[in-house]
Amino acid sequence: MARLCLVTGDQLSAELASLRALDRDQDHVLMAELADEATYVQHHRKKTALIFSAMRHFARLLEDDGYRVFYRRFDPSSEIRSFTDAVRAHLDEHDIEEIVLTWPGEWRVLDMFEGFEREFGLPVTVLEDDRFVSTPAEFAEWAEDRKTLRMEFFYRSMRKRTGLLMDDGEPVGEQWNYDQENRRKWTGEPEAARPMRFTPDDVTREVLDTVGEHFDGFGEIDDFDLPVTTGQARRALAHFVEHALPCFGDFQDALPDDEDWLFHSRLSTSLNLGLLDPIEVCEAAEQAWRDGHAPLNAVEGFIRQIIGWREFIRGVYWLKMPDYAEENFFGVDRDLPGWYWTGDTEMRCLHRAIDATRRNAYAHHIQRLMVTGNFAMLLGVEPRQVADWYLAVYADAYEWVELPNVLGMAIYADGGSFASKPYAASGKYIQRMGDHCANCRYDVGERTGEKSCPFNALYWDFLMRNEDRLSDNGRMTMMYRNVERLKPADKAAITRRANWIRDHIETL
Ligand code: FAD
Ligand code: DLZ
Ligand code: SF4
Repeated sequence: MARLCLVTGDQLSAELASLRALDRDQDHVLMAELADEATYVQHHRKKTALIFSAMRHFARLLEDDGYRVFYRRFDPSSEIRSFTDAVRAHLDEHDIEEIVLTWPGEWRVLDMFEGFEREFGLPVTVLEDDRFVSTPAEFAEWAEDRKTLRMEFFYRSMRKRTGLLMDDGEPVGEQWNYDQENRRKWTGEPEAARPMRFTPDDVTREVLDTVGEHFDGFGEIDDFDLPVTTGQARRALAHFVEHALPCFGDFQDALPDDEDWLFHSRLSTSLNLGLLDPIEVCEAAEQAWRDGHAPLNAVEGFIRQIIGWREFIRGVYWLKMPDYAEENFFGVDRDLPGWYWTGDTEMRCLHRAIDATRRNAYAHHIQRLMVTGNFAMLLGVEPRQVADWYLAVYADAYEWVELPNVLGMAIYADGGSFASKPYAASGKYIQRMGDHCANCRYDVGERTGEKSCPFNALYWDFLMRNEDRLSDNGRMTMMYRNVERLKPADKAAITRRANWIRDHIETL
């Protein structure tokens, strides 16, 4: 009898643990485009198209490699809507003795997988997803006796384990982290390096027609140009290393008004789908440094994002779920402004970040953190609504990576399980890192006037409202010293302006 391996849309790696466990001659691989997965949040249409196209390409590759693949295309009228339905339908038609799975990217899906044994009366094996450097159990062990979880220490252990940027057990350049060199504002030089674009082939065009016809959700679908196979993703990686990596570090935090990508890699979709292996990506970056093509601050910064932040964030997710999704440290409950879905706001920084998101299903890290994230925190939007927005709108979004970035990093809804303080900032930060403010109808230099930048009053009001929760935090001392210096009349004016902003939020 055969075994059945269900491969989800973000498990598109030829070396996936569950695929390695199969006997290609007799075992079955099941892949399915499913209504429940495609609609449980209002995914950007480019994200849905990316996943369907990459899945179809991957299924073909497996068939060419001799696997017995059973593939269900999206059918809006089908009663088979979920992973459970798809497995049940397969078991109804075939003799299967065991179900073999790889650990999924969401607690919700793991819960479903763990229910299969009871549901179907068959043995179920869930294998470790060894496309990551560290496992959830290892992370839990690392975290066990620590009061606070700090990415930097975890990152160092990942450097030692992988040997990346290490010589004789020591970090190359005698320093672990070059972040302090990576905060330059970009003023147009050197020219921005755009990511490689891929023209849709027949498979992708067919998917784009399906998604265009059946999904009327968020985001533009024209101009689809993302890598959908490992071959394309490797070309995108080589292009990034050649053209963008040398400047990745210097301008990592920059917020230019008219560049969507600057020197970012746009490799997250390929990494998260499994088209690229994180170690392969880091080794390509390290080689560029060893060849003298890219400086150490750029290469170390890039590698830290992948074996540091990416691994750490996943560890936090599996350590804290399922309760993590309910975190609401500030006890806030405002609705997400409607213009998060349209970009229709005169606040230039937010307009640019959301407009890029609509067009590309992408915004770079500082836009996600310091523009859309920071604003949602200052405004006091209910965490669940913020998280659902991020999960929907970015082509690289899966809950394991989206949720801790949103709740833990951007809006501090977890009260600091790994961030040492909220990333709260006024318009001054956005002005310092880019040129949005020069193109904005609001005045970043004003705090409370009619034309004052809304970030400003909301920032001070946020500090004032949350003094009880935050003023004990040593890293907030400077900020609270500044709050103390405010005269009562200043405080009253801030509160008035913040209230006006909240009351008129949809019109800003
Ligand atoms: P680059 O800037 O070129 O960075 C290289 C790679 O490092 C990325 O491809 C990514 O794999 C990794 N990386 C960098 N920062 C992080 C991080 N904080 N967490 C995990 N991996 C990281 N990333 C996602 O992949 N999916 C998400 O849903 C997601 N949601 C986010 C939500 C918020 C509020 C914030 C602040 C960050 C989020 N990130 C997410 C992290 C980061 O913003 C994206 O990985 C990055 O913008 C993707 O673009 P890039 O490939 O050009 O990245
Ligand atoms: C995100 C997504 C979408 C839009 N569609 C599918 C799908 O039709 N079939 C599938 O197997 N996976 C899809 N996915 C990815 C899953 O939601 C993903 O596997 C879980 O979120 C776990 O990471
Ligand atoms: Fe954004 Fe304020 Fe600058 Fe306008 S003035 S771009 S709202 S930070």
